[in-house]
Amino acid sequence: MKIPLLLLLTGLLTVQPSCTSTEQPTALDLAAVPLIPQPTSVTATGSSFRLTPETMIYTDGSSDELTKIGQHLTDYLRPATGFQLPVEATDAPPEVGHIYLTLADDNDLGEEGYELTVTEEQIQLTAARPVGLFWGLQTLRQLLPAAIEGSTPQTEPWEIATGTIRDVPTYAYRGAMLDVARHFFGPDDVKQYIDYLVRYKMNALHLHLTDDQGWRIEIKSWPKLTTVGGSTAVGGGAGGYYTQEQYADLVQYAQDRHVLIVPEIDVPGHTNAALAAYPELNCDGLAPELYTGTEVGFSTLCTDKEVTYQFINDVFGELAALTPGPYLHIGGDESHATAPEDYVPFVNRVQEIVQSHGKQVIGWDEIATATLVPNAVAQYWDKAENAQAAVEQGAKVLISPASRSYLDMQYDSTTELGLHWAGYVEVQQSYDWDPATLVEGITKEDILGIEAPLWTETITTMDELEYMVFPRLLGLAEIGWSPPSVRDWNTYKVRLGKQQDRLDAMGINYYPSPTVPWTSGLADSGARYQRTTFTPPYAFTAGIEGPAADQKGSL
Ligand code: TNX
Repeated sequence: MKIPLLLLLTGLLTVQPSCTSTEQPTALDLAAVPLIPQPTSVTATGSSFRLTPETMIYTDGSSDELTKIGQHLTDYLRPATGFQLPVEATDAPPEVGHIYLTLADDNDLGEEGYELTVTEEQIQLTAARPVGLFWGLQTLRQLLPAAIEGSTPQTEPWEIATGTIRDVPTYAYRGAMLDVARHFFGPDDVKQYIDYLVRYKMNALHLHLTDDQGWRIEIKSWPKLTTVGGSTAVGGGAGGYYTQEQYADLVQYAQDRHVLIVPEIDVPGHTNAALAAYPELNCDGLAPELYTGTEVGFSTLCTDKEVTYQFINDVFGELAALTPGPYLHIGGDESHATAPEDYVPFVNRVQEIVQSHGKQVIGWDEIATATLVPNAVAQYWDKAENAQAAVEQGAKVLISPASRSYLDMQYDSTTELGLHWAGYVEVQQSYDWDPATLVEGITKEDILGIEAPLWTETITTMDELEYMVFPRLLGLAEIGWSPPSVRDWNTYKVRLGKQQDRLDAMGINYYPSPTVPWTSGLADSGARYQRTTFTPPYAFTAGIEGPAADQKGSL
């Protein structure tokens, strides 16, 4: 691939730019484009490429995978440009003025890296795998003016700064979690969330599918889990659940966008919805009432009963069959109603069941108090000693510290949505840390990646979700992708401020943090929830702020 690149660079000196001959390319500085996540390396050459109605997207040879990538690019760019941007396979390097997508052996790019070379004549995107190209497309989107995010044709000079970006992720797992149990979010909302994640090169969505307040995934062998257990939510709303067909469709949607779905069935605690649906899962054989409050730690499956393991086997078996990804999340957190002497053998047995269905276990950090199976992953959210115990057992750790990465933590004392049991988490607090130095004894090699959970006790709509997620998600995505050497709060906050027009153009509702130098200022911000006018949809008083806060301790 070196030779075509050289030819292109030589071409830069001799060939006329693709824009009309009277128009000279604008001098643009690639290194000054406010990208998030910041790429590993950027080399600017100070000119620009212009997208025109004639621009074609060529793929190097005809493969379905490349065509799909090309199609994603067309889908991204067509609405705002109004250009056709057809995708076509070619065996020879394309003519001047086009976008060229190619796969090449480049070991330094790894699984997910890419190289994007922009000259005045063409754009070439190279990766070892389609997923790398897909991340390169996300960079390309951010290199265009913010108006590219519009859904109708805009009149803009669609110019892209010239130079080369070589970019490789720091962590393999860059995830978010959505709690669809406390409040249910339907398939279209989840797809929207996936679309948000991929913009920032996040590649995993963990769905917290079950909790005390709701069971959200159809299990055909235990139908009342959803018909009974899925019938309500925090605050007493209608609840909801995904049919297996809807879940499979979500998984496919995610897979088409190189996002891994990690489904969680939280056991043995956080199970009131299941216990209400099936009395036999309770030690006393009596079903509790459905629960719509926000306490945690009061429910447990009966770990002594054999039917419990039949239940676990059926549920994880059906879920494994629907989930192509390698992981099933078993929860395991806050099982305060399960005696420790019951918890450990229970987790050991559940791990075996998950393995018997051909999947790898992920669990919250408490599972490290059990004997972890090889290749189990512990998700650090609370206790450093649990995370350290996991690493001592040879497990990898997924890093989700509540005081840094929890998207349901309030920004400051005036935030009306969210909780604050782990403290207030302003934008800097969520950005300005390094997973590899956070917990003593846990180094980069021990870390699978990072995850940003959104618990939804107080979140009921996409507007509310966006307000808590944005802008913190961008910083957490950067922590997962960019090496610490290119990360720094003072330069990050400037890049983030310059993303404002883009967030506005996408119609995203974000928290206009006063700590960020927003380019359009706060008054003109697109954020629709100004803090002073927001009233929560229901009184949120019980639970986490009370006894549960003591159980959690402080991080
Ligand atoms: C802790 S983090 C929980 C959840 C709550 C969340 C609220 C974890 C594994 N458990 O049950 O929703 O706090 O922030």
